[in-house]
Amino acid sequence: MIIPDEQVDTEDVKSWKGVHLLHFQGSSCSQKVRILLRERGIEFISHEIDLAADKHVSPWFLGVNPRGVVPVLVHDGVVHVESNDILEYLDSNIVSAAPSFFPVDEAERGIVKQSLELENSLHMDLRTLTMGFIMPRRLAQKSEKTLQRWEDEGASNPKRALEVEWWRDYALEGIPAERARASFKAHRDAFAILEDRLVSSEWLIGDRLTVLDIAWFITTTRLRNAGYPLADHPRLHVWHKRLAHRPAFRKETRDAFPVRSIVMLYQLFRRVQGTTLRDVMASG
Ligand SMILES: N[C@@H](CCC(=O)N[C@@H](CS)C(=O)NCC(=O)O)C(=O)O
Repeated sequence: MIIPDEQVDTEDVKSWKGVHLLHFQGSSCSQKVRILLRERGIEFISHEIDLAADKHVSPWFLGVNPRGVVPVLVHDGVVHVESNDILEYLDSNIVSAAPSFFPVDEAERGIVKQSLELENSLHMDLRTLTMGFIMPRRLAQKSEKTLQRWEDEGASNPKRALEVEWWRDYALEGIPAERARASFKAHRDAFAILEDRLVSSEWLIGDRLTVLDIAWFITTTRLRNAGYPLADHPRLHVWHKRLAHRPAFRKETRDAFPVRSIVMLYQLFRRVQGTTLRDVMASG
């Protein structure tokens, strides 16, 4: 999806030449895009938007993407948002020595579209499990001042209100067990579909790595990190372990220090408390 020029208030990006990615290391949607860029060997100029420091709520960033989320691709001054749209755009518009990561066959392209829509529809569930079981709320929650800024700055955008509402609920009540269970079940249903897809191939579609493997690798990695028992889907588990050996996949999903240590300590604390994702599922 392109942000129309007249909605881009941050004028400097309009003169950027080449491929620029505005992203954050720990953002699942950014990870997807970076893996495709690396796998296709596409050179890009990286602009880190530190979500933990609320840089996405700055007037500068909201002037680029009024929704206030990453990733954002700026290609020759044109602003693209929505990670799955960015994947498709990069695949068909940027020349690279690597083959396309989308299938050629029309029927297979239809399956890819449907599956990416499912993946995108689970994004808030993914956030629920991330913020519920990976990140300590005290560190992740946003202040009312930040949320107010997010609400008020930049060109009007219908999705921005939903983002702010999500974070406001989280600041008020964290992740209630009922919501965690619903998000777990939504993912379990999606993983059952993926498990079926792996009956006849080692890839999610066709006989080679595609954008579908990239997108769902990010989801499965995040869920596993939240404590989801991936081994409940044996083929998906093996597929995940195989992909995790690829350098681009490993590099782009690794938490940097000190986040890794904080997450490990927090998960230990949750185990001692008996409030891990498995505990919450078992008590429902
Ligand atoms: N559907 C969008 C979702 C983008 C999105 O929610 N990005 C997250 C990171 S994965 C973000 O920027 N969140 C900022 C925040 O929630 O504070 C996409 O696929 O690009």
